[in-house]
Amino acid sequence: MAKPIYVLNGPNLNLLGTREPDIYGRETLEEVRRRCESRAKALGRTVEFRQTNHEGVLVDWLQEARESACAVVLNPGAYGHTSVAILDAIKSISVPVVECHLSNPAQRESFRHHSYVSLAAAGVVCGFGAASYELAVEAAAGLAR
Ligand code: CA2
Repeated sequence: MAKPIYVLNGPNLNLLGTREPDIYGRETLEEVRRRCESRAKALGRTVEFRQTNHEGVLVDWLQEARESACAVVLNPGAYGHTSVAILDAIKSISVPVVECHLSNPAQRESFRHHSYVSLAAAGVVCGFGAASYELAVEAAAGLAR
């Protein structure tokens, strides 16, 4: 059985579709999950889609991905801007990680301009709303090990 692409979501992304639609769009995280699943299916892959509000849980899932995933799509949420622990976890696994954001952080507040995750990610997809996830799944499938 081929390993899935892990699609991991960080804090507050469970609120998607309920607030700030001008920045994050109107789709819920469940709808984003379905986009990822159907794009992966078209590419002959499967997706393991998860969300947590806890930094350490993201670290645990990244470590798990080392054995259990063929690639990772990671929207770290605000932890991308703050978390050396998540950076270290990405560096510790050989599985490729594609960083993904709904918005384009470069067009927003200056504290969003730096991403620790970008220092270790294979690449970054941002600014396309929910479509960022589909593009990231496609990139991850292309890099899958
Ligand atoms: O654009 C993205 O995907 C972000 O990762 C989203 C994070 C933000 O801190 C990053 O700078 C960029 C925030 C996720 C919060 O999601 C919400 C969704 C709906 C309502 C409220 C928050």
